[in-house]
Amino acid sequence: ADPVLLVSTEGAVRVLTLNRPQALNAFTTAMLGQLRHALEDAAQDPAVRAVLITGAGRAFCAGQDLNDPSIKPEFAEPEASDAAAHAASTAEAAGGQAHRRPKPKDIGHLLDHYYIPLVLRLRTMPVPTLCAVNGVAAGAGANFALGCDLVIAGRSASFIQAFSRIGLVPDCGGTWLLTRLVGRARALQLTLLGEKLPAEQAQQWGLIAKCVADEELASVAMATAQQLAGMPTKALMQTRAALDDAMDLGLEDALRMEARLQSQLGYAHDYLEGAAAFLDKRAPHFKDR
Ligand code: T3D
Repeated sequence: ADPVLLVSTEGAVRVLTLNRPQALNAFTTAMLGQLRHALEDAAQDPAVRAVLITGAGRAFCAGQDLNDPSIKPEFAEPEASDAAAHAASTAEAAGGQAHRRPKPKDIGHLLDHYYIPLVLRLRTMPVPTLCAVNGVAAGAGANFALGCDLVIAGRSASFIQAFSRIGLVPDCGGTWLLTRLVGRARALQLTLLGEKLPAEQAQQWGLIAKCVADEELASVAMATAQQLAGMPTKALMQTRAALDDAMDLGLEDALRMEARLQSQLGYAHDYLEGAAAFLDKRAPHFKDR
């Protein structure tokens, strides 16, 4: 069988490609596990300075694979009394399945065992992450993409908070991310209606960084990832953490946090190198991670 996650490296950029194109790269437990391990591996590898994530085929990711046995709905056979009542019902006449008995399912365990560790790993990566959204990103696929530091989408891509369509709440960090990214009104619009948001509008709303022509997506994403890889990684990652923390701080606390981080970075190689390179009118060579 084809690997469900392709892993490659270009220079200091680790590229992870979701690879189940026949199912629009829907997440299986195998894929979620491999993705987490691949992120862990990139985090541990000092040669990796940026991670680029994309999907194979026409989609980025259709979210949780709804065929996964642990989440796929199952129905008990109707009992005789049910069947008699059912036969007389209009639902039967319409070919309906109104009286099939759903078996209770604990679908939350996938979140505990797969999604939560994955999202936490993504959001605390020691190197910048970039998602190249090459087609539809739905459900957990959308929110995983939006969890990356930068999101660049092809013009034909779209984002769907598909959860409400199947009776679920947004997960994979969606509740936390969407309100922060686009505010409550638009977060509610996206999550309640579950409508498709085209990439161009996502960019106009500030949900993603860039929307580019489909044929340029791969090259723009790789060039941006290489740009990030050449930058002062530690300062970038402190910036991410500071922006996240600042959401919950008052101005004075944010100012003090900035001062604390700046003091620490002032002793680091990359500041000394960056400032010296500027004064010497040469390109800096950053190495802190
Ligand atoms: O706690 C928990 O464990 C729950 C966790 C939940 C996290 C979630 O992500 S919930 C949301 C799950 N995702 C969805 O509900 C989206 C389902 N997919 C769609 O709505 C549509 O496929 C799309 C809008 C994404 C794309 O539509 P379209 O028309 O471009 O493609 P399609 O024809 O619907 O799909 C193509 C194939 O991919 C098709 O298979 P087939 O018929 O060619 O054999 C379709 O069944 C398959 N596919 C698409 N999405 C999924 C999927 N197979 C399994 N799971 C999917 N999520």
